[in-house]
Formats: sequence, structure tokens, C-alpha cells
Amino acid sequence: MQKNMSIIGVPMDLGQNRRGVDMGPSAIRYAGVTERLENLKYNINDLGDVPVSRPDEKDHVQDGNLRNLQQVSDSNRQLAEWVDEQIGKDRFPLVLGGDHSIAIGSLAGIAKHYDNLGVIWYDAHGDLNSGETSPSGNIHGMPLAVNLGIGHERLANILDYTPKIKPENIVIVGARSLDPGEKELIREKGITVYSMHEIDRLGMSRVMAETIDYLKEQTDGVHLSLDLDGLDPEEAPGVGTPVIGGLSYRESHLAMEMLSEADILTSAEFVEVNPILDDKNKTATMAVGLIGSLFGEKLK
Ligand code: 4U7
Ligand code: MN
Ligand code: MN
Ligand code: MN
Repeated sequence: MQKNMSIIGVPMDLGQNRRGVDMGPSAIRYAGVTERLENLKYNINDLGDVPVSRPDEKDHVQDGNLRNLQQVSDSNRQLAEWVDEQIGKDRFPLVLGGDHSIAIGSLAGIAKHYDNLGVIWYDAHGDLNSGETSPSGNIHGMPLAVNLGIGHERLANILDYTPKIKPENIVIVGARSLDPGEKELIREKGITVYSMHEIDRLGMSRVMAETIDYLKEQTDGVHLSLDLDGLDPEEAPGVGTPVIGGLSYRESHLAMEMLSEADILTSAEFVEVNPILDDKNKTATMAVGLIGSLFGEKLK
């Protein structure tokens, strides 16, 4: 694993409609992410937060079915530039959210450096909606589709190229809430999904082993996009769109440890931590625990 790492916060809450997720980066920093990584001998440069502008009254109304499109696309463009620059300097980007709409900017900045970027989408949701299929108009439910080139041009064309990733290079892990349009897209594009059903049947160990083998063969870099709502809300309550029946902390730990051992990751993001909905910063602390395992903490 690249030992030079840049942390980028994105205090974004405009991709959905519950306040508080903009404080996610602070909560994760407060839970000690930098110290944790420095103890593992990483050289950390925390670049601070990408600016997010407040919507005025007028912009708050939806643009088509896309809430806060202008602000979300402006911040994502800046995020893409920051990430691009860090990879250019040979530094591993670790992006802290913020709602999941920020995966639009991170992947825009990352994917231009690879011919075949793999993506592990660790999430209760597919995030494969577009303005046409979204039941909510919330852009945090659309980033994976946008990265496939499906969605508004102002989102899909950030850094002037599209699509960012190929459907065969995506693996979704932990899904248990998919909208009809998302299911259709998954079928149509042949996207690999390990839903809770497969995880229960096969176990996380086999699911991650298959994911790693597949992506190792197929891709020249792997991005982990981890939405804390992939975990069960009993354990990770500080998320805006909780879905029961989720992954345990233990399963998630195992997944991170297996990724660490396989040494395939080239970038990562942790999103959707909402400290206002949390219980004593439990969810951010969990995120930092997972980051520790992902980057090499071992018990022996
Ligand atoms: B998250 C949803 F309808 N699918 O599009 C939607 F269920 O980034 C939820 O995974 C999206 O947290 C959740 O609004 C987005 C809904
Ligand atoms: Mn998500
Ligand atoms: Mn989710
Ligand atoms: Mn969510």
C-alpha cells in the first residue's frame, strides 16, 4: 500500500435531505483517523475540506428531479480536481464524507488515472438511480449510475469525460434496498451484486475472496466506496438512510482485513456518517476502526 496518503473532507449534505451529514468529516477526524494512520506509519497530509456552498431559497427547489444540482456538481468538480492532483503526486486519496453524492467527484478524479478501475460499493443501497428513476430526487442515491455515464450531464461529465467506470468492474456488497429502476440497470448491465442474501449464504469470507480474485484479474486499480449504512443500524446508527438487516461490524472488519491483505486498493472513501443521528460518535468511531483494519492494523 502507498504510504503517502492525503485526507480530503467533503462536508456535503445537499445530496439528500437530512441535515448533519455535513459534519461527518469532523466526526471522523475527532474519532482519531490521522493518529490511527500515523501509528501505522503512514505519512498523512490532511488537506482539510472541499468547499460546499449553501443553496439559496431559489436553488433549493429541484432542478428536474435533482435536488441542489448546482451546488452538488460544483463541489464535486472541485473534489475531482483535488483528488486528481493528489494521485498526480503519487499520494493515496482517502476521502471522508459527507453524503454519498461525493463519490461522483472522487471517482471523476480517480478514474482518469486508470484504464480499468475497479470499484467496491459497500452499501445497503445500489446508488444507481437517475433523475428519471429516483423516488426521492436525492443525488446521494445516484453516484454509481452517474459514474457509469447515466444521469445529468453536469454530474456525469465532470472533468470532461464519461463514463468513469465500466459495469463489469463494479462489485456491490451489502445491498438490501434497491429501487425498481436500479434492479433493471443491474440486470441490463450485468453488475455483480453480493446482496445480504449471498452474504448470508456464502459468508463474508467467501464473498470478499471472490471479489478480490475477480477484481485482481480484471482491473488496474481498485476504489473502495464505503457507505456506513452498509452496516446494520443497530451497530452504526449515525446514518441518514438506515436499512435493517445489515452487515455486522465483525463482517465489515473481516472485509477490511482481507482487502488489506490482498493489497489491491488504490483509493478509498468513507461516507454518510451523520453525527447528529449518532450515539456518542459510535458510527464515526466505527469508521475509524474499519479504516485501521483496511490500512494494516493487525492483532498479531
Ligand atoms: B445512499 C433511495 F429511494 N434509493 O434513491 C433513493 F430508497 O448513498 C435511497 O446509499 C438512496 O445512502 C440512499 O433516494 C443513498 C431510496
Ligand atoms: Mn450510498
Ligand atoms: Mn446507502
Ligand atoms: Mn445513506
